[in-house]
Amino acid sequence: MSQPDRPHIQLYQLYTHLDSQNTEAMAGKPVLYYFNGRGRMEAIRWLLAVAEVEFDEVLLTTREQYDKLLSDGALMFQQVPMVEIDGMQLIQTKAILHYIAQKYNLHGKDPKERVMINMYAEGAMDVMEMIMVLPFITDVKAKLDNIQTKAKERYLPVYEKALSGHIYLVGGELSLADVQLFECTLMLEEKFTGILAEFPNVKSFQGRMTQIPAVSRFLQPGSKRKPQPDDVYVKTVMGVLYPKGL
Ligand SMILES: N[C@@H](CCC(=O)N[C@@H](CS)C(=O)NCC(=O)O)C(=O)O
Repeated sequence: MSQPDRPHIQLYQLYTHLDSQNTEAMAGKPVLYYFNGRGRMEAIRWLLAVAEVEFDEVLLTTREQYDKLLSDGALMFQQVPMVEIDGMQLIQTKAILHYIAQKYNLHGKDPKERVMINMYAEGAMDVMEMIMVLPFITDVKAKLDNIQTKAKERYLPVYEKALSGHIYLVGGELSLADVQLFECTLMLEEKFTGILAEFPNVKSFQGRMTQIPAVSRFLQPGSKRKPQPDDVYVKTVMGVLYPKGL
């Protein structure tokens, strides 16, 4: 009997074909859903870049794109960042970072290293979050002064001490903590030129990190690294998230 006479075989072949396509998609590149700007996604972009994982991006520019993600049930808490990876739709920045860090051996070798990595990473994230919100607030000058004081008195001294005699923050190996601290130092220098002058260990660490080929590649123009936020970015974020205003 020829195949056209046996529709169940054709259907089976079709399902097998579709399934293998699906599996390929699941094993393919992660897809990042966010705006065309740094925001909360930039730390994820950095981590993937350092892990040498190529990724695709869906850059949100319209409310319709966002509504579609919501109606598809892709955003558990109705928020981005969202990352499709390994057949999952992951949300919550830190959960995503931890998954990637664990998967690519950037999360320590035991629970004690992991908690230290998370503590250092969170400190860097505290600073980055303060800088991240600046384009969306008023009275930027007062906030900038506050960030600079906190960076110099609270955060950078911790990293300066931790990096004394150590190449990386935890366990002698590159981890999520180093990637986030590195990004944080770049953001601080963009806002406060020369801020690392009083922190030579942190400055040397930053220099060492830039020597890592994957880091150096991501710093080159044309990479998926995003520039500092501008008015277009702010307008796009507000238009997508709050089309009726705040
Ligand atoms: N804790 C969440 C916060 C995510 C978040 O606030 N995302 C913003 C964009 S950066 C958002 O989607 N806001 C819309 C809303 O909260 O309604 C995370 O870290 O991912």
